[in-house]
Amino acid sequence: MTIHQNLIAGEWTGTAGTENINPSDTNEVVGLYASANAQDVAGAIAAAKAAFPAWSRSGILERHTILKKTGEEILARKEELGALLAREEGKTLPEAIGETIRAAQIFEFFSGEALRLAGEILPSVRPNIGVEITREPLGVIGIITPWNFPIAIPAWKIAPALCYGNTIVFKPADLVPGCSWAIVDILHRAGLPKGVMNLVMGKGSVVGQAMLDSPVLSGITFTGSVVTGKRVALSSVEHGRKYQLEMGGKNPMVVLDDADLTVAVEAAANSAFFSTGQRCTASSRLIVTEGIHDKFVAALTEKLKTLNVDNALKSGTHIGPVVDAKQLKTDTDYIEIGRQEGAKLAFGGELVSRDTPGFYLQPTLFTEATNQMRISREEIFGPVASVIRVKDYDEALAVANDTPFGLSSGIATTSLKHATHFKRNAEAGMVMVNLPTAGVDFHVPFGGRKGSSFGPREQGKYAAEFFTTVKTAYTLA
Ligand code: UN1
Repeated sequence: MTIHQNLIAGEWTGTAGTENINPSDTNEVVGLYASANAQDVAGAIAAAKAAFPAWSRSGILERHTILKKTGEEILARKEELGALLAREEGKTLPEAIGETIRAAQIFEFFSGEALRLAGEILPSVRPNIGVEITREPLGVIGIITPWNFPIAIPAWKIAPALCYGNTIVFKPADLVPGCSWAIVDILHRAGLPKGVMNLVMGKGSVVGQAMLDSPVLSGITFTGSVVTGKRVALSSVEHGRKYQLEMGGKNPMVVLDDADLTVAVEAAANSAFFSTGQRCTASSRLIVTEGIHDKFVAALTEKLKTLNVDNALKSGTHIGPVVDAKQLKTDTDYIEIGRQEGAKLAFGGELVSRDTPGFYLQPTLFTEATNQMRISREEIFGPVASVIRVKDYDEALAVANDTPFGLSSGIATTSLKHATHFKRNAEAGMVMVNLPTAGVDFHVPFGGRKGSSFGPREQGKYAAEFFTTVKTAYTLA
């Protein structure tokens, strides 16, 4: 098997291989990928630093063209890259192809943003002086991405970083290096100058740590766990650099008595169980008012019976496997915790075996949960959700907001009054009305509040906040 190497200073390099395993069929090695060491990371950082002066002054047409070509190639290869994604991460093939299309759209969007860079010209408060406000690139950006969106999250960090003239040292999650390698290969062939984009695959404890320890990085953008996010923050304060964190969620989905039951059940099933619940925007707290509670639980349970848990590549699969043995253990530990805390297991909870050996877990629904239980407070990151019964809208809103997290918050209701009040009062970065809490657009801001996120929003034109620094220039006329 060929080894997919790291890209440092425009050269493919590295020998030691990490096996990329298919969670739907653990006998299958998806590919071999090089593992970087601290010296490789130092080389990548030095290359990105050396490439920065020229790239930061590169023409916007050059950036536009490279980003556009990259988006076009990803789109043209959506079936192949989608299949690679499904094999390395375990989301279903339609979800994986959808995510690949989203990555292409993100490159397309930022290829356009490169042509729309603008500033402001203002008069000074003093006579005969002009003021110009411009955005300049930040410098060398460290990009650290998680395993659950192997192509979309790298795209939504890489595309804006390049669009605004930064150079990159990129560490993808070691569980899913395949799609990241493919994006970097495409960008490299699309004509990015040497050193602008450096890929260092490998372990967080080695590669990630070497990035955090570097005084050269001007910014780090990170999506992943709360624990690692805190380490990114601490090291960034130490080195005086900008940082952007997207971490966990414990997203509520409120269902009110007046909800359209079909809409509520579809939104809840999608939010909690699609992509195997492995989305930071997934909903794991279904907060349901008492008038609709029993009907909702019955209808959702019926729906869960129709969802096939199976190999991600098989047609008809609704829920793929859990990503690996470690995450599966976390999920099953939480199912046990839920039982011990006194929640009622209404559906699922069991491992299942299929034709191919993989990490298959039934979608799992608890009822009679309280918001104080650990299963309601801690992010599980698996196909496990709990129903919390509440009296009315006011209690639902209070419970929805009673969490250390604040990424996405959903409500199913036909009441304009409650929908409007919820949009204003949900303590979250994103609010969804009659829609799943997960599944976001690529051209508008993404991010949360409280323990979920830190720093400026990602995506859309708001991405400029993180990836640029503002300059105010005064000139005597
Ligand atoms: C989505 O719900 O469409 O890691 C995107 C995550 C998020 C992305 C969610 N950063 O799950």
